[in-house]
Order: sequence, then structure tokens, then C-alpha cells
Amino acid sequence: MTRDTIAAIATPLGQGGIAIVRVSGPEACAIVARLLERDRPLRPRHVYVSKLRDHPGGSAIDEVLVFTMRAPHSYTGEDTAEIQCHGGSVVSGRVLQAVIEAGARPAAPGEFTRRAFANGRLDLAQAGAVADLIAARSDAAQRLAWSQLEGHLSTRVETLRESVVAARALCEAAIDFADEDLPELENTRLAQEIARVRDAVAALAATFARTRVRYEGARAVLVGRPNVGKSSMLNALAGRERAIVTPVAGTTRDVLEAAITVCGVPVIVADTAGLCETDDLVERAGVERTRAALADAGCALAVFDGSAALDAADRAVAAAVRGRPFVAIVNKRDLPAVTATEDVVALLGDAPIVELSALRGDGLGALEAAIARVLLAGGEGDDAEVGIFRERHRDAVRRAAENLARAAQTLDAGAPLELVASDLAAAADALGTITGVVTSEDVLDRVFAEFCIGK
Ligand SMILES: Nc1nc2c(ncn2[C@@H]2O[C@H](COP(=O)(O)OP(=O)(O)OP(=O)(O)O)[C@@H](O)[C@H]2O)c(=O)[nH]1
Ligand SMILES: [Mg+2]
Repeated sequence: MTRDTIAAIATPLGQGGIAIVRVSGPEACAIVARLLERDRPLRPRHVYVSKLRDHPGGSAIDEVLVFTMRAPHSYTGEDTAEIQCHGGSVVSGRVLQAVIEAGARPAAPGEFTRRAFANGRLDLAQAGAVADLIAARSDAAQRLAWSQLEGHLSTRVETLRESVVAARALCEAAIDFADEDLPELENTRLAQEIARVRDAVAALAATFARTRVRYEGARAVLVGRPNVGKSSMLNALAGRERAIVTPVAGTTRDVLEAAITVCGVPVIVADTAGLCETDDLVERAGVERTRAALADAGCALAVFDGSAALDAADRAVAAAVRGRPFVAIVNKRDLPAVTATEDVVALLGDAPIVELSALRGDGLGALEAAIARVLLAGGEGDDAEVGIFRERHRDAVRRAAENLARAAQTLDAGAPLELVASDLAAAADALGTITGVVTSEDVLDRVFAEFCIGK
């Protein structure tokens, strides 16, 4: 397929030491060569220093570094030229303009990567991982995106898809033997094979929640009646005096946040005014905000004062967190205990409970571990786990799982094997959309629309 030549500034707009203008397509090297002062040919993978002109024979814009790569040995798989000019939007803008006037077209967002996909340099899961790597906001996110860019998810998904295709082949063979004695044995094998791949697909689907938390991070919200030590807890977790702490009940009014890392997961911890009924106008507004913060938290942190008896306000806190993911914290364990662990268990049932002293800072390790367990949905997920965190991948895996379940039922019910084969085909197609073995322009448009220009 012949394509036109595209160009874009690949570095962020604004002032910087260097900006990079990237050109890809059949004319890339010729276009750039025409603009350079030097008139000898550019050898691929050699770096040249030259003045670059606003048009062939025109006046110099800047002195640049240039190198070229020949198809298919480039990111896009096409002839590519990269120009390093001085950073600053005017310089890089004029270099881009010169390249465009010399015959290139401005690239759409993600168009370089889309060409890399079209030329088989990357599959669709890897292409998406490029955007995820660029957008990563934590070390954990970077490691996840990099692992997918290296192809670990693609390999897992392709293996699953091949298993489904193999099951379908078994099915087709059984259809061909329908008049003979073989089917009984073949049916059992087929059923076993479908069950096996169904389990593997379910295991991949189960990684979504925890992998998403590892990639995106999560929110945890401190709730509890006034004075139990919520703000002290925030400060202890953040390792600095983020919130005001006083012996006065109702100190915290607004929602205050601190970013921390819990077992490699970025977590925003929010301190709140709590949930108590109050006539104070300001405090009531704070309580409203607490409810809103609670609604979109991945984990509630329900704090109780271990040095005082549980009361109606504590029961209201328990009611607010029940039914959502939470950790119960019994604070002020440096003081004589009035509330025992059993009292909290009686209030909240079989919930994760951590006892500590925010004042002394002991027990924080156990608290962090408990938060991580809740946020990662009990999964053992770690950097080595191949997981999914994109909704597009989750939906595809879900569709595959549904079709595999239907195939198993259809087979079990003794319905025609043609129906089983068609469910298996749909399952294989669903998995194929992840790596892009099966795809449509629509899906590609959506995947690449998330990219920045120049990538
Ligand atoms: N002994 C002891 N005192 C604590 C501990 N944690 C907090 N306190 C004290 O309890 C009082 C209230 O602490 P805060 O952290 O302000 O409590 P809060 O829940 O944020 O209170 P409000 O914002 O008013 O709802 C302060 O005097 C703290 O020093 C603890 O672990 N042990
Ligand atoms: Mg407070």
C-alpha cells in the first residue's frame, strides 16, 4: 500500500532545549534532504549537522541534527527522518512548516503508531501500550505499560485465541464424523478443552480490577466520628503535617488530600469532616463532601477511637461503609483500651481490622498492607502478572468468556455442533480484537484517537 508522507512535532509544545520533528513515509528522506544546506545524500542511521532552510534554496531557520532510517527498519516501518532543532514553539513550528511546504502532510494523533501497526511493527495491544506508557503516572503504571509493549499480554491472548481455534477445529472434525462412532469421545475432549480455555479466560478477566488499580492508582477516604484521629492518620500515612490536628471535635471541615504510595500503588488518601449529624452549617457542608468522596473511593478507611466506647456516631460510620470495600481502623491503641477488637467485629462483622496508634505511628505497615489488599481486590497481582487494565480489553475478554460459556452449554445440551462451532468462532474473534488480528477501522480510530500528535 502506498501512503503519503506525514510529519509532526514529537516533543511537547513550549520551551525546551531540543524539539524533534518527525517525518515518515516514502518521501520523508527526500523532503528533509531538500531543506538541508548540505547537498550530499543522507546515509541511513548516520547523524548529520546542517542548517535547515525554510524552503529549498531559502534562508536558514536553525542548525539541526538529522538522521534517517529506511523501511522497514524504523518505528513506523516506513522511511523516516528525524530532525532535532532547538526547542521552542516558533523554531519547531517553522521547521514543521518547511517540511510540510516541501511535500509532507501534518500527522493525525497516533498516526505514526497506526502506521507501525499497519506495517506489522506492533500489534494493537502493543500500540495501545505505547499510549499507556506515555500516560503512565507512576512506576507501577510504567512497568505495566512496558510489559504490554514488550508483548506479554499479546502472547497470553494469542495463546488463548489459538486454544479456542483448536477447540473449534475439534468441533469441526466431530461434525465431519457425525455419522460414525467417534463423536462420544470427541465430545468429551471438546468439553474438556472448552472448560480449560474458559478457566484461563476467566483468570485473565479477573485481573482487571487489580491491574487497573496498579495502573491508575486509587482513592481511599478516611471517615469516622469527630476526634477519632482521622487527620492524624492522614499525616502519619503521608509522613508530614498535611492536616491540622487539634483536640477540638470538628477540626476538619473540607476534604484534604495527600498522595502516597501503598505497596507500589499510587493512592490518594482523603481526610474528611466525617459523617456526624450536626447543626453547624460549615460542618454539614463538610459531611456532604465526605459522602461524595466516599462514593468514588476504592477503599473507605473507617476510623474508631479505641480509647472510648463505641457510640451511635460510630454505628452510623459502620453503616456508611458496610457494603463497600473498607478497612476498619482502631486508633489510639497507645491509651488504655476501652473498645476491644471484638466490639468492632460485632459492629462490622468479618472485616479487615487494623489496630494502631496514629500518634506514635506504629501499625502503619499493617494498615498499608490492608489497604493494598482491599484495593487490589484480594488478588496477588504484582509486576510479573500479565493483567488487563483497559476497558476495551476487559470488554473483549468478557465477550470471549460469554461465548465460551454458551459453547459449553450448547455442547452440554446436545444441540447441533455447528452452533458450538459458531460460539467458538465468536470467542476467538473477541480475543482477536485485543491484538488486532481481528479489527475494524472503527476500533482503530478509537484506539489511536487517544494518542498525542507526533507518536
Ligand atoms: N493518644 C492518642 N491521641 C491521638 C491519636 N490520634 C489522634 N489523637 C489525638 O486526638 C485528637 C483528635 O485528632 P485528629 O487527628 O484531629 O482527629 P480527627 O478525627 O481528624 O478530628 P476532626 O477533624 O475534628 O473530626 C488530637 O488531640 C490528636 O492528637 C492516637 O493514636 N493516640
Ligand atoms: Mg480532622
